[in-house]
Amino acid sequence: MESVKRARVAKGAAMVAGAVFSVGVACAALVPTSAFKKATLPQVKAMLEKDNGKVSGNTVTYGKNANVVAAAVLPGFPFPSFEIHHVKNPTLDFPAGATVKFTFINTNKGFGHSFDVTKKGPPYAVIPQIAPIVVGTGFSPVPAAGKFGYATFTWHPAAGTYYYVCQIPGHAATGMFGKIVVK
Ligand SMILES: [Cu+2]
Repeated sequence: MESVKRARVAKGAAMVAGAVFSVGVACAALVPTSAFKKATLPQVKAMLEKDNGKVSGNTVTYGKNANVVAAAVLPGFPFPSFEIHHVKNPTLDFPAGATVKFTFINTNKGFGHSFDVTKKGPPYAVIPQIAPIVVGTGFSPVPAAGKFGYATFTWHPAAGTYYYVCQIPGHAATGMFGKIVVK
């Protein structure tokens, strides 16, 4: 069942990847694919442990110097989804004006993903029109040869409600997003 679902998402992604790629290129704020660095699985696991949020239920709360480490999609986690601080698609809480350092790692063999921040909430279309406002990775390279791509970027959020979203076609529409609350 799961493999059927994956195959369907992959087919949709292949059909419209060209269209979405040009959307990504149009957004100058996104970290380009070429800026991704490579890490091994042990290095990825060490990076994940550096997330400095505090978990309460489905929310991860950060202080003024937030170090957010997000992975997509670690083995054992439902596809497609993000994992942050061992929680699937958690709500992230930041104080307004915090320095938020994001590290986004793609640990999902065979698939690219993105991590973009937007004001637009769900529901999302197959090709999400989210107009990323501040930060984001653009599309990650697909993991290969035991190495995983990661990218970092910093955000100084104003108060408000935001969402982090994967822009790969079909991913946000099937649940690859989470909420961000800044106050
Ligand atoms: Cu994705």
